[in-house]
Amino acid sequence: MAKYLVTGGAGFIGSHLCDALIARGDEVRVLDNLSTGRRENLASEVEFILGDVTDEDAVQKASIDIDGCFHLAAIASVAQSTEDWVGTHEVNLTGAIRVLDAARATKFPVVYASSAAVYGDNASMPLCESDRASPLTPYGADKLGCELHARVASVLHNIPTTGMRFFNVYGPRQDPRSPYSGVISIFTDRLSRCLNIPIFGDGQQSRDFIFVGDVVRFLIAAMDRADTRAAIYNVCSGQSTNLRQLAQTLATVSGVTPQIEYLPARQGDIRASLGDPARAAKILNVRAEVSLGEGLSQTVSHHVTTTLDTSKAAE
Ligand code: NAD
Ligand code: UD2
Repeated sequence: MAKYLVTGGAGFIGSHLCDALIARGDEVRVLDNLSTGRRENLASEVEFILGDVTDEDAVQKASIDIDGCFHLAAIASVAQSTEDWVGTHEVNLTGAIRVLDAARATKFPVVYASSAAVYGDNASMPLCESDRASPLTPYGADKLGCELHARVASVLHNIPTTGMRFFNVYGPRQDPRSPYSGVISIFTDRLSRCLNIPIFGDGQQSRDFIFVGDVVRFLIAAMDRADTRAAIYNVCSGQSTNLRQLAQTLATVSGVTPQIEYLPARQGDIRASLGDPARAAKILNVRAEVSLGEGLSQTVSHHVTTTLDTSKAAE
């Protein structure tokens, strides 16, 4: 049994990680400012600290007596990073350095969220960790900055670090409310309300979707093996799905045939993004196990259940 700090633990991915850690008997502390996370996402066993990763005192306090930190807190919206360049940088990069700095005293390992956004316009298929990073957004540049500073933490201060380049993560609790929310959360929500689903462009653009439960297994495997080599891993399924196929699979699992509305392509939209999961498979012995159909089915069921609960509560 170990004690972990999960920054951003009240969010989509973080809360699933907390559930898994508690299920295996670990103690969990969360540092989160609840900017997008929700207290209700957390089990009662979690020790919750309301605070900001940019706040030195809060991070130091949250780091007392821990065996490791999963650093997931970030402003995860790419759109927000282009609007508020400096503000998001403070959270997404300075916040990460705060966490690494807090690890200097006791050398606890830090496993942190990076992103496929570091590859930017690199069109290699599939993308390997050794391929050139070429971010196109402040968000992607800051995630690459996290990787560089984590390397410095490992080399200079002997802090074990591991960077996890998440591809397109989906699953229960992903918030569909922003127009820039993950496409699966938006489609699931709109389908459940019998609304049409908007596809930007011709629907032939493709992504590497990975279920949140699989992402959690990658994170835990990385923590169990973190060392000062400052490794970086793709967190992906290695399966390419285009938007038309996604809509079709969602229709099959939900039993609702969607009305698709084709809208103009998003400016700068990446045409194809596919990761190579080989490094994580080889070194961490972890790979995505949940098929898109199974993951979508769990996502749809959860959405239906929570929507029903919310409407009952409102009655
Ligand atoms: P999320 O928004 O649900 O979770 C982020 C959490 O961080 C939230 O609980 C939020 O309240 C918290 N947070 C934000 N700013 C904070 C601050 N200054 N101090 C403390 N807490 C703060 O998003 P998510 O999808 O769960 O993302 C988790 C991590 O994974 C992020 O680092 C994100 O950049 C990364 N990521 C996600 C995806 C994806 O597909 N969801 C893809 C690539 C990378
Ligand atoms: C993802 C990440 C982003 C960053 C980026 C790196 C999410 C939510 N975002 O952006 O953080 O890491 O990858 O490349 O994971 N789409 C529609 N209709 C909609 C919404 C989206 O057609 O209503 C399309 C969109 O134009 C894109 C695809 O669906 O082609 C995926 O969009 P997304 O916003 O879920 O994710 P992405 O890959 O743009």
